[in-house]
Amino acid sequence: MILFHSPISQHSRRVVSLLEEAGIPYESKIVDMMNGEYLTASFLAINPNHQVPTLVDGDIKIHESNAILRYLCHKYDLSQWYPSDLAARAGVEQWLDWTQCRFSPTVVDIVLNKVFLQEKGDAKAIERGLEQLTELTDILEQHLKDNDFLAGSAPTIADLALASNVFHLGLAQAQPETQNINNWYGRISELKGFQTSLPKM
Ligand SMILES: N[C@@H](CCC(=O)N[C@@H](CS)C(=O)NCC(=O)O)C(=O)O
Repeated sequence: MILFHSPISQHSRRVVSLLEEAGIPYESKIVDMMNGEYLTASFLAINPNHQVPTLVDGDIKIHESNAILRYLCHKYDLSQWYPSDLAARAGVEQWLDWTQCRFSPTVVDIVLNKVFLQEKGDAKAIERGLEQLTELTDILEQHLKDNDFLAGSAPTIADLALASNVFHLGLAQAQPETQNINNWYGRISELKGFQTSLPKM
């Protein structure tokens, strides 16, 4: 199994976190995002969306980080990371989608423009992102008041997905600083797999 990924990609880090936490053997292929390797013909043949992460498992090629997480959980029967109980599963799906549809675009607005594009970045997008982040931080902070993790008493793939985004906000000095989110992030930061997924700074 080969994972094409990059440590500077928030979408990649969640997959590395799970592979490492679950002790799944894989070949790591780092795609050089800063030098445009994701736009080369050889990478486009693997993923025409020119995006990491992409997983190749024999004849199966999968893009979309959350789809890769689900695939790994099914393949390796990782019910602790992706519970089969209907209510618990619904919670995981909800927070995975929330992260992808609400949180992640906000993180991209802020981090892409402020950190990666710098003077070429869109100042309006940063402003929009920071405004949106205030609302999302409140929602998350309230939810984590009574929950150690997003969907139950143990971490799931939803926590890995969100934590990789929260780390990303740190690159722009925009990480939420509220108590419940801080405590939750501290719990995720103790996971060896999450630590391994982080870029060497
Ligand atoms: N929805 C995709 C998003 C993947 C994505 O945006 N990856 C970024 C790095 S974090 C990328 O490869 N960007 C290059 C591009 O879009 O051309 C996922 O969840 O995997």
